[in-house]
Amino acid sequence: MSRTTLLVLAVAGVAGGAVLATVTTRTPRTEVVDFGARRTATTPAFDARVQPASAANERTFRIPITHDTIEIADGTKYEGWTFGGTVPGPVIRVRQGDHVKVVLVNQSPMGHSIDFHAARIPMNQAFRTINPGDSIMFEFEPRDPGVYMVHCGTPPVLMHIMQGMYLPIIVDPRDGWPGHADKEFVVVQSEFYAGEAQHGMAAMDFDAAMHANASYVVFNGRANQYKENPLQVDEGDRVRIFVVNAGPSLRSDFHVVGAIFDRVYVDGNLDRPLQGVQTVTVPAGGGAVFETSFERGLSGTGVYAFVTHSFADASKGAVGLIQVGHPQLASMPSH
Ligand SMILES: [Cu+2]
Repeated sequence: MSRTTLLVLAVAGVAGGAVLATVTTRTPRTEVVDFGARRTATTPAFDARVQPASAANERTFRIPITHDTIEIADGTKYEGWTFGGTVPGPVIRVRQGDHVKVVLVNQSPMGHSIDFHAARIPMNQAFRTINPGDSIMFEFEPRDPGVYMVHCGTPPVLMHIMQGMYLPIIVDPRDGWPGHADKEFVVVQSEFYAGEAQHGMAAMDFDAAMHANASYVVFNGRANQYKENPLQVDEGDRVRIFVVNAGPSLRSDFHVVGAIFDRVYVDGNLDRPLQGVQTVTVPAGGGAVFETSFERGLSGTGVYAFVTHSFADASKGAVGLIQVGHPQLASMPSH
């Protein structure tokens, strides 16, 4: 179901929750999304699929800040500081030149903020810290296509990011991406610094974070989740992966085992795509758009891994699988 269809259904009262409302039927290009009502599925794995942006050109996003229990590895619970109740937070997708309004609502017990890398805007106003119970609204026009990090910028920033306060925003080029894609996914790399468990919850280890000594390095918030739940594509698909590295401190050397990227748009730069590359580093706080194909008769049905090729980090959980078609189970790699 397209998001446009959802909008119509929401107004008709058929599909509650996901999208609040359009303004009127005469201004169908306005979209209001409440991430308090639309939470990204995180079981059995964080839903990495992304849908095309709607036809709207005026978009409002309500983003609640909450402290929630999250699972950062199998059986390892952690107190996440979140945008929208999940780590990472929800995927925001807009188009270059849209009018974007952000409403940030602090429902947590401490001060937080939000910093949009896709916005050219005075940080002292839009990105300032708000107290528990307060909210802030600001507007911007995303002018630069790409996929960008959004994070809490309240000091100590290291602590707020290590606790999970980040999400990706995709800014589509005004006329769309140059190449066709059959499937699109978002992958956010980040690391956790978890100490001893107390009362079933792993504790925050800020000293380990200060030394960048991660306990887990993960894709979309949980170690190894896409080994058991691979990203699903069909043979012949051209696939686009929006990669953000939230850090807070480690780099991502993004690579797909068994594939070569035919195009990589570093920070969405359309003028100089990389072509025919194996691994591209995404720095902490950066993003890049990766495209590859699983062509029939060439690199078709089977299983491919996506990793950070910095393998000390991959061994801490930053490994996932892409399943192309329906390979024989015997051909699945062991974990
Ligand atoms: Cu924060």
